[in-house]
Amino acid sequence: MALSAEKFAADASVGYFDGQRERFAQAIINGDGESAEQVTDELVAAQQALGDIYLKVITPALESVGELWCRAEISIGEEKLATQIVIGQMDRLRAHFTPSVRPVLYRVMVACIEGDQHFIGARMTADLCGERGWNVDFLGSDVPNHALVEMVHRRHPQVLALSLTMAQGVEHVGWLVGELEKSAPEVRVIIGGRALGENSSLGNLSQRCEIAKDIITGVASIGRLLRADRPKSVLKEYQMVLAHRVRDLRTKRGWTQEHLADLAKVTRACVIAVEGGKQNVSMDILVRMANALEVAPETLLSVEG
Ligand code: B12
Repeated sequence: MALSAEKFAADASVGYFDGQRERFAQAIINGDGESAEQVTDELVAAQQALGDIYLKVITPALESVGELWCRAEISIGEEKLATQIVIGQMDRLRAHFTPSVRPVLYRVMVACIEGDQHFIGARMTADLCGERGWNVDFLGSDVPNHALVEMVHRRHPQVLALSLTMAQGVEHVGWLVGELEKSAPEVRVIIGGRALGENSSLGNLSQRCEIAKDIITGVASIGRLLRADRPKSVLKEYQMVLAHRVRDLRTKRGWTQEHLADLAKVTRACVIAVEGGKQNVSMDILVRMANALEVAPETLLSVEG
C-alpha cells in the first residue's frame, strides 16, 4: 500500500521529520517491523527528543493508518498489526529514555476514559512524564470510572491525566471530574485526546480542569501543576535530584563514572555515592561536577524539565 506524497509534502515545517515519518508510516502499513525499528533507531542515534519522535513521526504515521482504514484501503487486521508494531517501538523508546533514578516525589496517573480502547496517546503522555523522572501510574485503556476513582484514593497522584478519543466519553469525564472534586479535591485533572477538538460540550469542563491540545503542551502543563503542588523541599529530595541530573548528563555524554571522576577530580566512590543519591555533597564537589559536565551548578539541583 503506497502513501500519497502530497500528504507528507503538506507540512514542510517539520523539515527533518518528513522523510522519517513517511518511512515509518510506510513500514507500519506494510507490517514491516524491522523497517520501523530502523527508523526509530536512526531517530535515537540522531538524538531526537522523545516528544518529537512521538508527535512528529509516530502520531502522523498512525493518522495515515486511520485514513487508509477509513477508505477501506487497508483491512482491520492490517491496522491492528500497524498498531502493535508502534506499541513495540514505543516500548523500546521508553526503555531508552526512562532515567534509572527517579528524583522527585511527584506522582502522575494516566488513564483512558471508560469505554475507550485508544491508549497510545495516553501511553505517550505517560512516557514523557517518566522521562522527566516523575513517578507514573499508567492504567491503560478503558478504565472503569469507579476503578479510576478508587486508584486515585489509593495512590494519591498529584495530577490525573485523562485521554479521550471517542466523543461518547465526555459524559464519563464530567462524572469523574465531579466525583474527584468531592472526594479528592487536591488532585489536579488534565485531559487530552482527539475527541477534545471536536467537542463543544467540554466548554463547561474547561473551567474545572485543564485541557491539553497535544502531548508536549500537555506534559508542560502537568509539570506546572506538579510544581504548584510542590511540598517544602527536603534534603533527601535534592540529593535525588542531583543523583538524577549527574547520572543523566554523564550517560548522555557516554562517560563512565571513572571518566567523570577524573574530569571532576574526585574519587570514583564519590561519583557512585552522588549518583546513588546518598551523598550530602559539599559546594566544592557540586561545583567540580558541574564544571566537568559543563553545566551551571544550579542545573544539577533543578527539578525543571
Ligand atoms: C489504532 C486505532 C484503533 C485501535 C486502538 C489500539 C490502541 N491500543 O490504542 C483499535 C483497533 C482498538 C481501534 C478501535 C476503534 N476505533 Co480507532 N483508531 C485508531 C487510529 C488508527 C490510531 C489512533 C492512535 O493511536 N493515534 C495516535 C495517537 C498518538 O493519537 P491521539 O490518540 O490523537 O493522541 C494525540 C493527541 O490527541 C494527544 N493526546 C491523546 N491523549 C492524551 C492525553 C493527555 C493527557 C494529553 C496531554 C494528550 C493526549 O496526544 C497525542 C499526540 O499529540 C485512529 C486514527 C487517527 N487518526 O488517530 C482511529 C480512530 C481514533 N478510531 C476510530 C474509531 C471510529 C474506532 C472504532 C469505533 C472502530 C470500530 N468501528 O470498531 C473502535 C472504537 C474502540 C473504542 N471503544 O475505543 C475513529 C474515531 C472517530 C471519532 N472521533 O469518533 C478514528 C479517528 C479513525 C477514523 N478516522 O475514523 N482504533
